[in-house]
Amino acid sequence: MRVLEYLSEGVKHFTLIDPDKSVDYIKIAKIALEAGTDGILVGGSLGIPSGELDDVVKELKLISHVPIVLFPGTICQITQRADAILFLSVLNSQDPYFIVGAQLQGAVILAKHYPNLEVISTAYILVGDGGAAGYLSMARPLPLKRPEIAVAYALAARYMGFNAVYLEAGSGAPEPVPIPMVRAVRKYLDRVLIVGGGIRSGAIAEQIARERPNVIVTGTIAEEEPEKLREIVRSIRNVVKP
Ligand code: 1GP
Repeated sequence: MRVLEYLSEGVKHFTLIDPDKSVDYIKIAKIALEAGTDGILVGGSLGIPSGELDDVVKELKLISHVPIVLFPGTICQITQRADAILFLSVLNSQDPYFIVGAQLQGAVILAKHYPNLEVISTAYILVGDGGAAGYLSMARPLPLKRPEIAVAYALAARYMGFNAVYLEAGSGAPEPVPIPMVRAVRKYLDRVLIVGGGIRSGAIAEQIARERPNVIVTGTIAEEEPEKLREIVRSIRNVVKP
């Protein structure tokens, strides 16, 4: 099954592993897999050299039965060993480089060197705090109380033909993407919807899951309070029984 198809079914939990931040990524991946995570995103805003990324994904593949999807912060973060790559465009960046500049560089690299890697075009929309990703990509993050702006971006993404929309509060954000915003976007978006950033409890994950996004991403919690990961995955499963 293609990864996009896999993401389209139900509400899944993905664990973000940022090898630049965490030296103990194998330990974190093992905890996440035991907790029942449905997939692993590998990436981060600052990035690591592609050779090192290759080794990270190789190691993760040895212990993992779930898809491993690249979540690149720079055009260097590509490896054939992954199952797919989120081909991100930061729709609310103020710098065209992050909307289409990096993409045209990355597209050539993908086509020439990684023709078999599944590419999932993803409109990346920074919300609220925006975190390091928002800062580094020169985004103008959406106000938390303006779901209609998120809907407008999501509709633009849909009409522009993106496979997925990622509503991102930023890794370690003080507040996750607000529920009314997830609800409003879900109502209009018939594509894969990914939500992440600042999700730290089962209760919040459950509230978000009730709005039926396709993927809920957590990263920081696996590093700081790994025991909470089980609770988060269980809460999502409670809403959407497999
Ligand atoms: C970042 O949405 C993810 O892209 C994860 O955020 O680290 O806050 O869980 P957290």
